[in-house]
Amino acid sequence: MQLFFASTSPFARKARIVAHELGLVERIVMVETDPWTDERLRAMNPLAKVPTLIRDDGEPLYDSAVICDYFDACAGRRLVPQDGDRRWRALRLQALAADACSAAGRLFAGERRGEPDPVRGRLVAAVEAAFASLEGERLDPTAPGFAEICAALLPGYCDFRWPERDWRSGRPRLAAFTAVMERRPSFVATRHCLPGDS
Ligand SMILES: N[C@@H](CCC(=O)N[C@@H](CS)C(=O)NCC(=O)O)C(=O)O
Repeated sequence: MQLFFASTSPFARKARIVAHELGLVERIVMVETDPWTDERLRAMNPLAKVPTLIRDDGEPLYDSAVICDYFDACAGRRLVPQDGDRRWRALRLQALAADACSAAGRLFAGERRGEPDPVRGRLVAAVEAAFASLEGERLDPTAPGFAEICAALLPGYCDFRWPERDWRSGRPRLAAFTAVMERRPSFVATRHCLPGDS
């Protein structure tokens, strides 16, 4: 399998972390790319986004949640609970983290361009409320599954994009949880960095 990723992407990081946690890394060729300039991506994924997976039979897969589900099926050991409330909670936290990271990414892109985003207030509100919601979740970092991996993505992405901003203030539970998660080998191996800085 080939996984096209960018080291700045929280969506790609999710897929890479899951691959590490499931012991699949040896079976995957990791291809670092820039989705904004790599025209090969569009032929595999019409959206030209990372992550994009090319399976061993040549079939492409996207997006990150689908790739994680595929990795789960390949490994035969499920990080995503298959039934009960734990499943719906994991899928909800996946959705929360994905859209909050998307809002954070759009905010960062607007700041970098120096152009105020017309919906900036709404994006900030979404990120802030996502942090508040994660602080209220019962998150156990000792035996993490898909829910915990997803919950740790937004804090990790904000630390990368805005290292000077203190999201930890007033969020002691999420701060403690994130500190433990970021020490896991899968998180260390996939830490965000700028292209070429790894
Ligand atoms: N829903 C997608 C989102 C992926 C995504 O937005 N990736 C960004 C990088 S963080 C990307 O490739 N952007 C390039 C573009 O939008 O053209 C997923 O979960 O995989």
